[in-house]
Amino acid sequence: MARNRFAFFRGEIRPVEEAKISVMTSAFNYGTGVFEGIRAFWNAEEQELFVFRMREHYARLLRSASVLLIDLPYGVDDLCRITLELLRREEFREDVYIRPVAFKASEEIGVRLHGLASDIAIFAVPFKAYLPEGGIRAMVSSWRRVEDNAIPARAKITGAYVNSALAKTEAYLAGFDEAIVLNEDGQVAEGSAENIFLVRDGVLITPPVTANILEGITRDTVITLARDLGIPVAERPVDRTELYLAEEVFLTGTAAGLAPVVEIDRRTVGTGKPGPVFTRLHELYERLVRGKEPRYRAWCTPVYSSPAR
Ligand code: PY5
Repeated sequence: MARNRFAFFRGEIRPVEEAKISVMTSAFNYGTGVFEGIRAFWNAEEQELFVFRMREHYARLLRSASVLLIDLPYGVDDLCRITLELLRREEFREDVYIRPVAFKASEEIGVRLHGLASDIAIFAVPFKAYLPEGGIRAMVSSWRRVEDNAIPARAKITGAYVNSALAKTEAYLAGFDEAIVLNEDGQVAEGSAENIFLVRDGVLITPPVTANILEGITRDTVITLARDLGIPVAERPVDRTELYLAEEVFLTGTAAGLAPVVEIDRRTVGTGKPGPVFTRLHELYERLVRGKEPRYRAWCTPVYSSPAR
């Protein structure tokens, strides 16, 4: 398998072997980092790689960083420029996943956020499917989602992914593909690494941003597409049993894309096959991320023909 050769680390693009942190690093000890997942999609006809909603991802990274008092000497424009440069150095001609991580880099004992040096690393790897294709079998997790007053889910904090990992592995060990996690109020929050959508009576429903979810960029994309297609959308609290009664359920995320859920807690969702609302949105999404839909082309940044080159 092709792999990556470079990483942006300590202010420079270097061979990935040189991009190493010490065991004493604060973020390694306490989970005090924030990260992003960004995808770039290969368009074979145009021989071009398109980064999807890169500015929005870096804007979210900087918002996450501000929650943890991680100060970076880079703005959104700088991070976009560095990412394009990194992808060009890699000469990728396939779908890739870009992972920026901003973190507390000081090498001293002490659990805190203030008065510690920060740094950012960025790498990108070839990437295909994150979840099994054709339909997900999910379970409602016995783990609850992290609360805003404990570890804010809205900030994409590395340490908070212990919560996701516990839920994901519980589901895997029980024979399912993915976990659906409730918040402390007992209402549906999201998947282990995806937002969640339901269709009931033709209305597309997703939990609100105050339900201890990550404010997903794919979630925002799907809401935008649904509105453009004339599909009614409701952002509102979702009960567990609505998962069992929905006509359709699907998950959304950068890594997962749009993934239909066909079974939850061993109950068949809808017809047990990807539903019509999902299928419409999914087909459009798969085209637009590769720059094939002029209306949404502004979301796609070309890597090789970019004017910033
Ligand atoms: N909720 C959680 C907990 C997530 O980790 C993610 C993304 C999402 C929702 C979806 O957000 P977005 O649409 O902005 O990607 N998860 C990461 C991803 O890259 C990490 C996966 C390993 O998809």
